[in-house]
Amino acid sequence: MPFADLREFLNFLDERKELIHIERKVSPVHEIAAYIRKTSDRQGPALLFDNVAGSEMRVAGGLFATKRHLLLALGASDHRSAVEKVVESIGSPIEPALVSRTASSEIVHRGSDVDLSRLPVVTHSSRDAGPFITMGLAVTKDPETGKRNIGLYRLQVKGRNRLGIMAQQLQIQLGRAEARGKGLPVAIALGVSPELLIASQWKAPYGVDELGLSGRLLGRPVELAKAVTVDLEVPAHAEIVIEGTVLPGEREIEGPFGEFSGYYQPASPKPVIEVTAITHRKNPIYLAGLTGMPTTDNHILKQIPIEATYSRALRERFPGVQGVHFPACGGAAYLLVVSLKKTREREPRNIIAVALGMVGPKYVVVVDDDVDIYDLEKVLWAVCTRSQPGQDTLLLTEINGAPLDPSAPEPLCTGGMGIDATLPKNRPFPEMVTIPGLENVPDF
Ligand SMILES: Cc1cc2nc3c(=O)[nH]c(=O)nc-3n(C[C@H](O)[C@H](O)[C@H](O)COP(=O)(O)O)c2cc1C
Ligand SMILES: [Mn+2]
Repeated sequence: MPFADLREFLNFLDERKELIHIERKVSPVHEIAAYIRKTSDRQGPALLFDNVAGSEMRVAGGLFATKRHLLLALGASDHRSAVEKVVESIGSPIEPALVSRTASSEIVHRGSDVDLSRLPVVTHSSRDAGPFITMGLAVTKDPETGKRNIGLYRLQVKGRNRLGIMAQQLQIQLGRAEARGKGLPVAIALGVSPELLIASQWKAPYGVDELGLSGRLLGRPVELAKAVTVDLEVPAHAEIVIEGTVLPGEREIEGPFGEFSGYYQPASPKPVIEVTAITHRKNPIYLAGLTGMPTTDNHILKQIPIEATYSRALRERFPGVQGVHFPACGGAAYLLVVSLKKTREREPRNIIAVALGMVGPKYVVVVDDDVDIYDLEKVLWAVCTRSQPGQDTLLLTEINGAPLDPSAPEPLCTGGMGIDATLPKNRPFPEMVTIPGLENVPDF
């Protein structure tokens, strides 16, 4: 179901009793995060904080405290069909369109009028260096090709007009800008519709604009409006937009921050954004999102788009791949489960090699398609009963892996392990236990 903006999605959740209003006054320092933690732990409702200490703005949070909300956002009945919807949508993008009317710049603050402290940016975990924006959709363009990119990257508030940014991919764009002695213009859209947030998590090839996927999920082009101080276009329906430039040649300590692995990532030097404008709607809603010990907004939002990414890539080479699962317990990053209708012996080992080669998971488990990949108990049953550690495992050392793995010997370095937990095709295997007439037992 398409949502024109964040408010429409919040109202939709409200009508379904999937959102509750928190009327009492709450602090953006730890308290809002604690509420989101609590609703995430019980897969509860999204939260709308009506009264936030120190800010005029309301705060929405826990939008993706449960997978239910993500499925509602995608109009999908279950996990598998949600992934398939994203897979199909990736194949038929609808490019964005430029409009002149914009809700996101009803109010404009620029120059000395810029003050990030007016935003109720949330401080999450106990050792975090300060408040971090976690659900800001960063829009940038490659300085050489002009191709747009969107992504969610954490932003540490460092002053009235200063943000630290931690972004893997931005390194390419920023490097190209710096090579020309320039900064990288950036616009951060806060409080956008779920279709944009979901599309931002697709691992699109470099140079492909994820807004095309957003458009397909919406069923119409995403409307973009000109930013006011940088040469970029921003989603016109955003609640708030922060504009600025990633400064060339500047690195400043950023972090620590409690990350999606469930551990703190220590402080280190990272790029800095100088903010040139903050625009917003009248009475904007600030969107907070939790990152930390699984399961949080971060994991739920990432999971289905990353599964769509791997599903497409693996199926291209191995048509027997039925589906893939990146469980939240693996950070929706480090552990991949693949469902396979096996055509020949050893095929799982090739799949494992390709999946590890894609730079992401460090554990890959391949199971037959009679095993429910979303039920980890059944996946581990298959591992325990259909694989032998000596014959059915594959081990690689020192390859590149997903970021922020606390056990990594050095950043982005990992080992890779695969388990072929499929039944052998070339020799008999004991028959599985079943009870006849199970389907005839009436409900009780
Ligand atoms: C809530 C949330 C926070 C995220 N924070 C970061 C971050 O701080 N840095 C980062 O590189 N990726 C972060 N990600 C993951 C990226 O947004 C994701 O990998 C995205 O696909 C990157 O797009 P890109 O490949 O176009 O850069 C976050 C994801 C979510 C859901
Ligand atoms: Mn991208």
